[in-house]
Amino acid sequence: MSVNPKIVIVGCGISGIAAAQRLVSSGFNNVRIVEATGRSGGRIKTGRLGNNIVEIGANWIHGPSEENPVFCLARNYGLLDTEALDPVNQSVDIAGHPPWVPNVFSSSGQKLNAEDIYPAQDMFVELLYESSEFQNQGGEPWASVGDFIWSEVPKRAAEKWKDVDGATRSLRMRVINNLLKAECCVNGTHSMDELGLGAYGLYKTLPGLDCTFPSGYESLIKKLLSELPNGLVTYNRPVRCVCWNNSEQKEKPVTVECDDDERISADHVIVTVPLGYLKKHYSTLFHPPLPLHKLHSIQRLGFGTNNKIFVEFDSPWWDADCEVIYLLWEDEDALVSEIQDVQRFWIKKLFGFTVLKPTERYGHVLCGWIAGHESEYMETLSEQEVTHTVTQLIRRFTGNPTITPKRVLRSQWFHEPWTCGSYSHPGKGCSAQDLENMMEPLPTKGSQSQPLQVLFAGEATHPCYFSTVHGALLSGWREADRLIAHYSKSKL
Ligand SMILES: Cc1cc2nc3c(=O)[nH]c(=O)nc-3n(C[C@H](O)[C@H](O)[C@H](O)COP(=O)(O)OP(=O)(O)OC[C@H]3O[C@@H](n4cnc5c(N)ncnc54)[C@H](O)[C@@H]3O)c2cc1C
Ligand SMILES: *[C@@H]1O[C@H](CO)[C@@H](O)[C@H](O)[C@H]1NC(C)=O
Ligand SMILES: *[C@@H]1O[C@H](CO)[C@@H](O)[C@H](O)[C@H]1NC(C)=O
Ligand SMILES: CC(=O)N[C@H]1CO[C@H](CO)[C@@H](O)[C@@H]1O
Repeated sequence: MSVNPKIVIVGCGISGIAAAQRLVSSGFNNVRIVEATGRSGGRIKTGRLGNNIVEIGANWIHGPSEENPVFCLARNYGLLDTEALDPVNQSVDIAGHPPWVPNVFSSSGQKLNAEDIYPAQDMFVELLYESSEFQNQGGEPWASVGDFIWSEVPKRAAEKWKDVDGATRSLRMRVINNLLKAECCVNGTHSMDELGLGAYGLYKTLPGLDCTFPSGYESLIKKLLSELPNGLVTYNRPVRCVCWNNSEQKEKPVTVECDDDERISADHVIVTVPLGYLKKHYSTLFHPPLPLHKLHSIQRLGFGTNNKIFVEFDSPWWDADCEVIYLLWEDEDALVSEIQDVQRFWIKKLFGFTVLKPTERYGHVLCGWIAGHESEYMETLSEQEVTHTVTQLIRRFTGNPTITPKRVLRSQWFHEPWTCGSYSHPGKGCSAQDLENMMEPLPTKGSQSQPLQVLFAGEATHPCYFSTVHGALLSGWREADRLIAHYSKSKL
């Protein structure tokens, strides 16, 4: 390479690592990653609960099949088990809805028949599917996915379930309320009312039965990092400001200012900080400020909280084949829009638990899921308080006052200062243009200044795989490719 531009990558999550890896393997050797924390991986974070590994952040490869680059990397590094490598499993198209075997409990302490939830589940899946169709219909008859569901459920229930008795109908409404809570976790949002209806169909699923990393998601990060030159990553170095559009002739176009006052001059900076961090710090992170259209997209896109509460037991209180446990509150037999008195009743937002499988690997560990403001409040409580509340919850729903968890561990993504939440979703009024704006480099087209000074990668910049690891990875490669293409053109 005749020129050797200096490229600084802000953030050492999967998108930053992916960008570095592609640049380095294309011959760029003046590349550096600057990371705020003392670790790499960002929202890929493998922790421990006793002897078990647990995923504090990302857990699954969503849609593990040939088109999924995370799957292909993991397979090539030998990180997956035989079940994930089974081509039949890779061709199963679940369209985002894993076919989990449920156990269902109610707040009166009864275990319900799993078949009893299917009619409500079918209606819910149908409504979600219809929500994703509005994108191509050029109109949004309701402002949000929640509004659409709220207006349709009573109508369809009156029509389809007109012959069922009141008790059964109440049960089905409890199931819908529960599935709404679960969907908030999937989408990383406080409420389905915050999801734009017109943008709901932007997210694309890939075929394949979601799989996990037997030795932890961080094993992928370790493999990728091992291919980068030593010392490429600087840890514990938060970036305070990306000062771009420098005018002095001799200076490089961008200066990256760090919290310890280090100033790094660069030709290009790839910013991969989470959308939650951007929303909070955009005004100080860029100088000159971001153009308005970019800022508006940062504001319109949503970034919500989804947390996990891992609970370990000496022995299971669920069926051997059970994969998910749903908790139905007796008093939620009409549509619940908002949990009243979050401080007392935050636990009602927890839709239930998934069972960590296989049991031989994990023992008897459940993962509870809770999204939104209730989840953010949970983060402020002590581990003992969370343990107490979860224990009471399980005793109540099982009707068994002796069940006692062995260990509890929860995530706290909202209060993680360099993340400020879990992942992104298209908010009300969002369109594909907002994701285009997110990934648009600075300066914007038509400027006379040095091109490609600041580039943007990360989960929230992928047009259809936002909120995922594969979306983040692809966005890092995309921005590396943008620079590679720029230099191969300018050489001609
Ligand atoms: C609870 C949870 C569960 C999830 N489950 C899944 C799943 O099952 N499957 C899936 O595909 N995805 C899942 N995700 C999403 C997935 O983890 C993310 O989409 C992906 O890891 C994001 O990668 P990234 O590189 O865009 O961002 P990050 O991993 O967040 O990396 C950004 C990095 O920037 C650093 N940073 C921030 N500010 C600064 C600064 N000022 N200076 C320097 N560095 C800074 C941060 O410390 C961080 O290391 C989950 C996420 C969460 C939170
Ligand atoms: C960047 O610098 C150029 C030339 O100095 C100037 O014309 C332009 O307005 C600047 N752009 C911004 C966003 O400050
Ligand atoms: C929410 O998640 C579902 C996958 O279950 C997806 O189809 C949908 O597009 C997502 N919506 C948003 C707004 O992220
Ligand atoms: C749903 C499905 O097809 N699952 C299969 C995944 O692969 C394993 C074998 O490796 C099968 O046992 C499962 O039935």
